[in-house]
Amino acid sequence: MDNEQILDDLHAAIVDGDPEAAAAVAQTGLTAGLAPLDIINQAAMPALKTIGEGYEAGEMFLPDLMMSARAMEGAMRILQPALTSSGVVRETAGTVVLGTVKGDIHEIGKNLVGLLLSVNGFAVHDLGVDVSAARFADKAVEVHADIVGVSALLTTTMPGQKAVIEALAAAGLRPNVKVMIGGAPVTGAWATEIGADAYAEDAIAAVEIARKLVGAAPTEGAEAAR
Ligand code: B1M
Repeated sequence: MDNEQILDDLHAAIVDGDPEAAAAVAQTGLTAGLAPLDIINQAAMPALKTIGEGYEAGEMFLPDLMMSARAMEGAMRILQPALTSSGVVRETAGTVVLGTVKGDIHEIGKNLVGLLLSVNGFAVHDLGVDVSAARFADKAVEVHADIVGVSALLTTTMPGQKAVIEALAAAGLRPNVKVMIGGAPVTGAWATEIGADAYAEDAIAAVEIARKLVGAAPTEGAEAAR
C-alpha cells in the first residue's frame, strides 16, 4: 500500500467514525515510515475539517461529530506515543498551564498543542476542558506558570478567554504571566482586542510562539512566529 493510500484510508476511517480502523491505519502508516505529525496534518486534521463542514452544511449530525472524535482518539492513541518518542526533549523551556475554557468540551486541538509543547521541552499542566477562569489563575499561581494557554472552539465560549486574562490580572499575575490563545474561531484580532499576548493558528505555531514568549531561541528551521 502506498503512503497516499494510507493517508486516504485514515481520512476515511475518521470521517466514517471507525476508531478500530483509524488505529489500525495509523499503525500501518507508522510501520510504512510516515512521520506521526505528517499523518496528523495530512489525514487526521483534514478529516475533522471535512466532518465540520458536513455538520455546518447540515449533511452530518452531532452523533457523526462524536463518532469522528472517537475515531480521531483511536488514531491518536497510536500516533501520540510515536510523536512523543520522536521529540528530542531538552531542558525545560518553560511552564505552561493549558486548558479549554468554561462551557467548552473540545479538546483534540488543545491536546495536540499540549503534546507538541511537551515534546519541545515545556512542562505542561493540562487542566482539561470546561475550565473556569479562576481555576486557570489558581493553577498558574501554584506552578509558577510562564504561560497560560487558553483554547476555545465555539464563538460562544471565546469570551471565556477574556475572563481568564481578567482572572490572571486580578491575581496580580499580569503582565508577567503571558497568555496565548487559540482555537478554530479565534483570530489575532480577537487576541489584540482582549489583551492576550499571542494567538497561535495551530499547534506547530503554538510551540514557536511559546518559545518566543519565554524568550527562548526559535526551533531550528522554524518560520517566524505569527
Ligand atoms: Co464541535 N463544533 N460542537 N464537537 N466540533 C465545531 C467546533 C464546529 C465548528 C462544527 C461546525 O459547526 N462546523 C461548531 C462550532 C461553531 C462555532 O461556534 N463557530 C461546533 C459545535 C456547534 C458543537 C456543539 C455546540 C454541537 C451541539 O451540541 N449542537 C457541541 C458543543 C459542546 C461544548 O463544547 N459545549 C459540539 C460538540 C463536539 C463533540 C463533543 C462532538 C466533538 C469534540 C470531541 C472532543 O474534543 N473530544 C466535536 C468536534 C470533534 C468538532 C469538530 C468537527 C472538530 C474539532 C477538532 O477537534 N478539530 C469542529 C469542526 C472543525 O473545527 N472543523 C467542531 C481538530 C483540531 C486538531 O483542530 O481544535 O481547531 P482545532 O485545534 C487546532 C487549532 O485551532 C489550534 O491548534 C490546534 C491544532 O493544530 N488550537 C490552538 C486549538 N487550541 C489552541 C490553543 C492554543 C493555540 C492553538 O494556545 C493555547
